Amino acid sequence: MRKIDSSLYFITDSTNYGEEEFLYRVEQALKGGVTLLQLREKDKSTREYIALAEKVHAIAKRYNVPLIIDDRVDVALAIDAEGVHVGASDMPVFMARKLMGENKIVGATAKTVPWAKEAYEQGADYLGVGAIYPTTTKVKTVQTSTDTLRDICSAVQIPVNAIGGLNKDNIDVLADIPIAGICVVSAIMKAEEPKMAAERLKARAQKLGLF
Ligand code: TZP
Ligand code: MG
Repeated sequence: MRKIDSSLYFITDSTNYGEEEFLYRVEQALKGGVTLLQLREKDKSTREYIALAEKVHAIAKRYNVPLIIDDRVDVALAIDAEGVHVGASDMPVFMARKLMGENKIVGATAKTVPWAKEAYEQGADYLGVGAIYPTTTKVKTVQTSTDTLRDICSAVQIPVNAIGGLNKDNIDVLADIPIAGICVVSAIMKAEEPKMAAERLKARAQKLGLF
């Protein structure tokens, strides 16, 4: 079993940042206590995705934080990342699992209970469920209610993370749902000080007894 700590799962977005600033922000977030990191790039060529992934991976390793690559099994394998995350329009979970092998992390998106069960049965290690709130991050998504989130937590025996528009001031709604963690993009990526943002989010989540 691949053990993961997804309590503070930071998903990156390099849009609007030069590479130096982007890498600095990622490192600051790691310093602030991020436990799982995802590189999420939608507009890069394969060559660019790999080059950036290698740099991010080198940083993440220094903090002992696993790196998950969004969408691209080939990029994840090429740089020997710790895992991949697949959504509805990506490779099916069972195929990603077959290619990644048993020792890598395969995460999946789920917005309904049947979809969550399917991903679980196909070998996903964790699920990202949302969007809980509207999001300003570029993504094709619909909102998922906290009731569905709760139902998904009961339906599968893998960690479930909430995602979508989450920040330190609105995660109270998750308080009595047995999630393993939260996934955030903007709350850390766009923060004035990503390290402090990560620290505050973590403190708030712990105070609420989220995980
Ligand atoms: N999937 C559902 S919502 C979302 C993804 C990738 C984006 C979350 O970004 P933010 O900025 O934390 O709302
Ligand atoms: Mg995807």
